[in-house]
Amino acid sequence: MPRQTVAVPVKSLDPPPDPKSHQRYDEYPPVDLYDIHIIESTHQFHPDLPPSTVWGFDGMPMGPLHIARYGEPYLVRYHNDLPPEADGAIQPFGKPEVTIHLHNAHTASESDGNPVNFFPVGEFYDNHYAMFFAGDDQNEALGSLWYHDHRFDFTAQNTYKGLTGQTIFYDDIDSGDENDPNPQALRLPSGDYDVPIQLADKKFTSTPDHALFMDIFNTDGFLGDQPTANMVIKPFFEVEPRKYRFRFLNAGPSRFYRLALSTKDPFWYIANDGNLLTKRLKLKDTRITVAERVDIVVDFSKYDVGEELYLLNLEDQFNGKRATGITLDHEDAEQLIQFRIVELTGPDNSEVPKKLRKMSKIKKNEVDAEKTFIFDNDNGIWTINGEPFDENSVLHTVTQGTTERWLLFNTAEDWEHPVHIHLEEHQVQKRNGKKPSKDERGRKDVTVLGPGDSLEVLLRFRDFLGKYPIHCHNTVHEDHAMLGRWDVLPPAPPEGDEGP
Ligand SMILES: [Cu+2]
Repeated sequence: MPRQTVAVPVKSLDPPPDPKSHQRYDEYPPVDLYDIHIIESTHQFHPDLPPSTVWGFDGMPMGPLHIARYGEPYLVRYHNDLPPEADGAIQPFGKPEVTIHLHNAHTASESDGNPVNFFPVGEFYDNHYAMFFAGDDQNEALGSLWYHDHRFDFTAQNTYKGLTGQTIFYDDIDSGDENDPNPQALRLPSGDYDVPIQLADKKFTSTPDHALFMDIFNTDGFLGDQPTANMVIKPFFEVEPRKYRFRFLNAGPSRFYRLALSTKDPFWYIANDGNLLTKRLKLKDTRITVAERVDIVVDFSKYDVGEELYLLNLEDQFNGKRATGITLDHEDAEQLIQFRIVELTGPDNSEVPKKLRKMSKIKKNEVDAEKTFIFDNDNGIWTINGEPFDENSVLHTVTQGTTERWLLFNTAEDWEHPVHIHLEEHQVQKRNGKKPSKDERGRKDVTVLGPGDSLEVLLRFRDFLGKYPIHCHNTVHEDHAMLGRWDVLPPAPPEGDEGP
């Protein structure tokens, strides 16, 4: 299994970024600049397959890994250097217009990769990441994020073709150093033992070129028949008998996973959607729907050198609408990654503390307003509150500085929707009227709505203004057009402050 290349900043950008086009740029001027070219390249998903045409950030189909620290703002310039669409030619899939969203980041609207802010071949666009804690609260730190194209109507195709990548944010507590002498530091497995893994299922044509294939006419949701981890079909990964932190990302387009070890051994579950939980959980399996992230720590020290074990997918799913709800036996489950135990190369000083990160819980009496969002399918069209996406239709406006309760309903019986809310994370209060499970009680940015489900979530709106989406992250549903716009407006000026 390949590891990501770490993105390297550049000294300057030409032309320099325009401070006026970003909120709060002067407060948080970027200390690191990145110059990323989105290009077409080829990639071999398996040694037995010929190379497929893919799109990638700097040509890499799983993108370079961005590593950022709180207090160190950065800016990424994305150049759209994809081949233009030839007149009259039919491209199998993918649209060479892009808008790049850093999923889970608390980002100004203009840098958030809004679905309609896409830019054409030959142009570039700057995204500014201010790298302060949301609400200036370190309990709100984020950890495992990902970035991807969000072009409306074509997100599924463009991400499937390779426009995805992972990002890590560190701070003093989750510092990325298992030997950190700072008593605050958690000392989770770091460096070679902190491993981002993108899960994505792919399909290939039966023609001699075995090209990467996507059925763009299937609007139920698209499933591949070849699981990949870091863009390789069923890879092996050599691990030492020690602790590893795995940052799993479900990069879609439509498959859900339930991850487990073939040994049935438990692991430590430490973060959901990149947000460290207040306390570690010991689990034997964990579900990850599209766009969710789970961070787990696996301790391989109990296995012998030469031993092999597998990461399995216990989720039963046969179409893109939803999973069946059945958890497969380990014997019937698909093997995603083979772990091969090799010699230990040094001491394992890493820890998995019982307590991880404190949570600033939103209290019920803070709530200023309530809003309902209904996810449905009307005659084959995906809707939120009865409407397919319209960029000029604002489903809801919120006032900066307020807190709201959002009620999310899935009225469609045969569908599951992993709902993603941009800008601010939400805290799940109730699922179907009951307290959510322990792994769902932290801060979330994607929460799945099963058939007929209702969710009650709380959110605060703090740091930025502008338009943001709420959408299903089954990217095929999102494109057709289960996506809605909501806006953050500034608070009204106090009375008598309106000038002459
Ligand atoms: Cu959906």
